Amino acid sequence: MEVKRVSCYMCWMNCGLLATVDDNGRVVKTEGDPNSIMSGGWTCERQKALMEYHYHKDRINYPMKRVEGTKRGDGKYERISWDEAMDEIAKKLLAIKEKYGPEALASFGGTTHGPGDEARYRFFNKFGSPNFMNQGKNCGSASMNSEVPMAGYDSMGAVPVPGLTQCCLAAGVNSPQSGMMTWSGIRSAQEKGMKLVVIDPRFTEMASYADLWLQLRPGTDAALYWGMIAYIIDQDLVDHDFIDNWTKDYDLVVEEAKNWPLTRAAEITEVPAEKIAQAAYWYATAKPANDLWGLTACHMGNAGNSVNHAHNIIHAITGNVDVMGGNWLTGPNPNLAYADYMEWDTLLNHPDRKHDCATGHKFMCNLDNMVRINESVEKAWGHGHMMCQYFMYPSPVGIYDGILKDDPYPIRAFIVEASNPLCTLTGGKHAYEAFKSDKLELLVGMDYFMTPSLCLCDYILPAADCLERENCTLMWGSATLTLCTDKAVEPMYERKNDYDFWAMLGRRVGQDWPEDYKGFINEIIKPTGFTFEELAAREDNYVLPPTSSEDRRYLQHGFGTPSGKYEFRPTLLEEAGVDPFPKYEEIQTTKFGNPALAEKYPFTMMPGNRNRPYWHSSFRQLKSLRWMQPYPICEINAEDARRLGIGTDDWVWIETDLGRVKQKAKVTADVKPGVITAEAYWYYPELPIEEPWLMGWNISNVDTIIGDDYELCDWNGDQPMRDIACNIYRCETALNETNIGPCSEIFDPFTGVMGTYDNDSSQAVDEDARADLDGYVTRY
Ligand SMILES: Nc1nc2c(c(=O)[nH]1)N[C@H]1C(S)=C(S)[C@@H](COP(=O)(O)OP(=O)(O)OC[C@H]3O[C@@H](n4cnc5c(=O)[nH]c(N)nc54)[C@H](O)[C@@H]3O)O[C@H]1N2
Ligand SMILES: Nc1nc2c(c(=O)[nH]1)N[C@H]1C(S)=C(S)[C@@H](COP(=O)(O)OP(=O)(O)OC[C@H]3O[C@@H](n4cnc5c(=O)[nH]c(N)nc54)[C@H](O)[C@@H]3O)O[C@H]1N2
Ligand code: SF4
Ligand SMILES: [Mo]
Repeated sequence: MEVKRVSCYMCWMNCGLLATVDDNGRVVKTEGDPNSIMSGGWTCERQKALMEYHYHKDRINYPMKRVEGTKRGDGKYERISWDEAMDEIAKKLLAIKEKYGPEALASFGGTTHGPGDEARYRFFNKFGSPNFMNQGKNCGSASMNSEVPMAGYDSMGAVPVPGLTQCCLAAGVNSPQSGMMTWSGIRSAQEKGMKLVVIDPRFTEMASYADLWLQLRPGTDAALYWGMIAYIIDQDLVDHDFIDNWTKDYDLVVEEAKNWPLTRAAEITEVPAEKIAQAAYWYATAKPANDLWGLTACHMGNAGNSVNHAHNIIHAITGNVDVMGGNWLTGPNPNLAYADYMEWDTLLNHPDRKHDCATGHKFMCNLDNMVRINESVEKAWGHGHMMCQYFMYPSPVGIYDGILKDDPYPIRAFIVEASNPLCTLTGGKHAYEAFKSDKLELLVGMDYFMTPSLCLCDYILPAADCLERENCTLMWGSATLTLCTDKAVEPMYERKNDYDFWAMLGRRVGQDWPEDYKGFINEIIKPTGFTFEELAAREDNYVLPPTSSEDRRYLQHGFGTPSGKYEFRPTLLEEAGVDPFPKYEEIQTTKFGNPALAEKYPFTMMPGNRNRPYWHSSFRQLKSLRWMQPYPICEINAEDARRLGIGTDDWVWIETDLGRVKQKAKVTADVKPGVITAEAYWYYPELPIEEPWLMGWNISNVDTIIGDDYELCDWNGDQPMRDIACNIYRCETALNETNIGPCSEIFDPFTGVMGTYDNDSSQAVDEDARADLDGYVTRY
């Protein structure tokens, strides 16, 4: 027996684990590492299912190829060797590049899922295609692309500091479910006197700990923030010193604030004026105050621009910018040679590249803006930061149009690596059409498990999990600490590190790649002075940058904007051709922004709120997690429920113009009448992989009934993902529920100890579900 120190990657938090490996080289137990800088021994319920994950009978273990003569979605695959798969894929890619140019290749990755992301960037930059993105686009690009032009860097990573932060505004975020480390910091800060203000249309777990909860109408955050800004100015609670010396165009803020008396803000948001005033008073006077990043502001489509802008303004007028405990600007991590080694310059100067990314002409996310904004940021922070990438990711809608309509140019090959676009992006049906299209000549997928997106792939490749691969915590280059851990065991079967996929493919199309992932990481972490192996072997297996406790760095180098000041009306946005001072607007996907929707779709849906134990579309095949929440849940107010004859645990239809999906109702007082929550991304791994099922990709997943039209997106091309007009009504045909048994008797989810693996669990076809689906799935 040997105990190895590894990092958990069941989600991006990279908690430290100790993995016990037996004499046969098999992992028999994982548990929290008490010495971990990330988690101090704590782990969540997902980690407790890691062993089940590692040994699950449904893992993809070998490369597979769609059987000759079958169509995508027929579900017929045959085994093939890695070399054959890579040779064939590379050959097709080179032919596509030759015929259509490098931009004809596109790829999506997921939510900082590991080694694949960095390798994808480098592969694409060297290949000459800007058509790659990862789901970080949904998480953060909208707030970054608003804050960076204003402040010269972003404060997304700034969280309350216990003992320092006196007030925290938490809008559209629910840390107890979504960010446990942040939450534990918030709880300690509260114990040391910090006031917590939660701004959420739903009574969340976080709201239950708040000093003040503002239950606003969904989509009205900008009105609420402008109400607070106006109150702060009116009461003269602003930081004059900061405003006078370090900001530009404050008069525009004062002017706009005149339009936001508390009465107007209260009327729009449905939050009583005195509560808005109280929140504003605490935020402006209990300093330093932190305005915590919440995902919601990035998911509001057209309305998102003004929401993010208003968030930033409130930081600046109160002098909470770049203050430790406030909205500290993280700054680049000097320990990473990230931007250089990803070879952005190679992409910019690539001789074969003729175009910007597929939506570069429609949205501000394009290479020109990336370069311009990057130059400005570098003036203050120096070379080497990584945020520039967020300014160039294409919007998924443009990739699908490239495939289907050659608009703006043909896209002919697509690689799904560590993502599940059929389920995790709104416009799921658009993705389906694109992936099914014969115009798409090559579709490759790499994952741990089959997913609906992989069900359509021509080639399927097996990924090694976090016990089987080395880890370096990079967070797309934005990690403030650099932590390395070794793998516990060699990959089982023919699973491979995602790095190897990109490197093997890269070498076949003429690129140079380090021999293995460790060699790759060595290049990126060179500034630390350590190699991967040295760092992973140290007792402290991480390095923190010397700058990690410095704040108010603008005093040394100004802000990374053209004027060197904090710009309320950023020149960089004006030059990008977007409104540099966006005014409050109603979100067009609700009946308030588009009254034509009111009659047919009287409800506002808030889809996709994070819930433990899941991580987006992942983990429904793990019985030890699935028993905690076997079906997707939709919360509805008791008044509405009574009127519609809906009870808790009833199946309901949720409907929009794009179709309907079914979920299970939970009757509650946590949301107001007229508002419902719904789960995004849900699919049923127990259903067959072939059409019409495709693992039930469109039975319950609301991302298949939310649109991705260009007009609904914000200035970055971010699609609306919450606050959507819909209808809800009882559904008489339930899914058969007998298939999901109780937690496996053998696997103990609370200790993480593995017994003999239960071999005949989930894959049995649910005949009732099959009958139920017939006629529904084929409807599309
Ligand atoms: N309506 C609505 N839609 C949303 C959201 C919402 O709030 N509302 N949230 C959006 C946001 S912010 C995000 S980040 C996305 C998440 O979207 P995704 O990142 O696409 O979702 P996941 O389920 O986390 O991961 C997708 C697949 O990656 C696989 N995977 C994980 N790690 C690895 C790895 O290392 N290698 C390989 N090869 N595969 C791996 C998993 O098994 C899984 O099948 O969803 C977005 N969609
Ligand atoms: N367990 C778990 N944790 C996760 C993830 C996961 O899948 N599972 N995903 C990770 C990822 S990639 C991300 S990006 C983060 C996101 O994590 P968070 O930022 O916490 O985001 P959510 O939980 O999606 O949504 C937070 C809240 O927004 C509220 N909301 C909806 N509409 C509005 C509105 O119009 N205004 C306001 N103010 N609030 C609104 C919802 O009620 C919800 O409570 O979570 C991360 N953590
Ligand atoms: S799944 Fe849980 S234990 Fe693993 S990294 Fe995420 S929070 Fe930590
Ligand atoms: Mo995300």
